[in-house]
Amino acid sequence: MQLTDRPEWQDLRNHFETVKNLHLRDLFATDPERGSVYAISVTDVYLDYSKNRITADTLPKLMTLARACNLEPARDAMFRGDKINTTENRAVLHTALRSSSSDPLIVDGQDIRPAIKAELEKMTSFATAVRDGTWLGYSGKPLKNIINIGIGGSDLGPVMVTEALKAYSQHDIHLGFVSNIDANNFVEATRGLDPAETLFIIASKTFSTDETMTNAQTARDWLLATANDEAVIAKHFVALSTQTDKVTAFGIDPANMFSFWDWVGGRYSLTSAIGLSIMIAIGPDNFKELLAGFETMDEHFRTAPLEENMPVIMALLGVWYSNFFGAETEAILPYDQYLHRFPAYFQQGNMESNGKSVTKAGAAVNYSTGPIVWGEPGTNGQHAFYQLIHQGTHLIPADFIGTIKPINKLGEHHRKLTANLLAQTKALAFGKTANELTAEGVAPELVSHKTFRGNHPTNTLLLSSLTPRSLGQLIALYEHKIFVQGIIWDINSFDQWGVELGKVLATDIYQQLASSQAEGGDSSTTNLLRQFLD
Ligand code: G6Q
Repeated sequence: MQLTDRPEWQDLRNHFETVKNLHLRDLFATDPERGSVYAISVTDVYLDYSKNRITADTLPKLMTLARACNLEPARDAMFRGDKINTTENRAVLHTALRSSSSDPLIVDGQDIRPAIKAELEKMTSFATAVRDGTWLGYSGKPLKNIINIGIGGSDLGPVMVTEALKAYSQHDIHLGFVSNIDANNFVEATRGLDPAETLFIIASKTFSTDETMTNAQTARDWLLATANDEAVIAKHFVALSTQTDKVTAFGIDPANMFSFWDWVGGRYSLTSAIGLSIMIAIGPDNFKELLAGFETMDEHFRTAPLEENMPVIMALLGVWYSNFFGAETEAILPYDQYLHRFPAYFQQGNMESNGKSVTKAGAAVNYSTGPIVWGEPGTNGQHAFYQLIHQGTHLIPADFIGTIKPINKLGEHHRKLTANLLAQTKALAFGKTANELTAEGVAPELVSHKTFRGNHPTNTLLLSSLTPRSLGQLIALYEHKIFVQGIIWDINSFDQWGVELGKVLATDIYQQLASSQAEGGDSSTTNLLRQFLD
């Protein structure tokens, strides 16, 4: 049955008509306890969702819809290892990477737990050797520059987490990332580095992604230009991949390869071998803490009743705004500079997972699916784009993420940062009326310009402090939110066919450029090719 034909959907439509004009000012006025009633915590993460445009009836109705969409069996199927990524015939088991359970988990007739454990141990020995300086480069020097070459899911997670956990990282290790096929990226990431002290981590699930392979080849040439001996590759290159043959063909010793499996999606892979750069930066103990944090949220998601389930609540609120209020975007606004890449990470997480317009059965949907996700850290965003959220014409639900205890205690910074977070969510919810402005003596001609209509929904997420453990919980929270929404929208959140066409066309166009031809197949592409070739 099409989602919009479900009686539960129709019921929500009717309910929306009764809620759409209610103002958060009135909802708070009529329920003085609202701020503590609409709140939930899971270990280190506290969620206040009281500033959402919901009444006591809204979430129960959304929960009924979720049950009608078989959310609970779908969740069980994912954790059990069913091949829920149907278009690629794959299981979706990133949760197994951080599970401490030793109960067999069978994929294609094999228990996957021992291999996960073995890989983690292999990563641990290698990361320890790099960190303590016993892994030596060709000239006998320890490797203090670590460059991860990867893109998309093989880049964004390590970048985001190593930035988030910078305070936990070993400071004499320099970490760099090369993702873009643009030479500028490679040149700047390696500028001034001594090849004799540089380790390249080639991170690619398929080991065939053009950007990564091109950068890896350039890295090889860069190293050999100084080292002049193919044998040094073994000391300066490691691979993170599922493809042993391709890694070997590139010249990397399989002994220096860290494996993962086809049931780990790229954008869900940071707790697999793809996290090697993270482990080198923060150390194996902190990496295990990160995994433990993930597991806490995984277990909460797997076992908590829907009504008390944080990822489910956040997901359903997202559905409420996307599908009933017609919101097209969602902002993620971390009030912690260390989380500055968190919005970008979940931009991919959301948009690649739920940017789909056909159902699992291949039928066109007649409702909105994944929203446009974006964001920047507060308070920078306040001086940039918050104007539009406050007074523009779009409805933009936003998640504000703060930390209660700061990592760097410096003067009044943290109190001021927190004050800004709380002030913004308050201003967005309650606004400022024309009457209030007039009473304050604002000139009549300025009243409409200075009015804040408010009623902008926000979630406030507070971490007790930013630690590997709390970060793991936060990431898993958003991962499972995406999963829940995919189930409601009846789409496959785990494939990404939409990235393919551009890749194929780029190969053709590259041939044109390489052979100095300008046959673009359409007049715009042909003309643009001429601009380059002339
Ligand atoms: C993520 C996507 C995508 C992928 C990159 C890199 O879910 O599949 O972002 O991670 O295209 O792919 P490789 O790791 O195979 O190089």
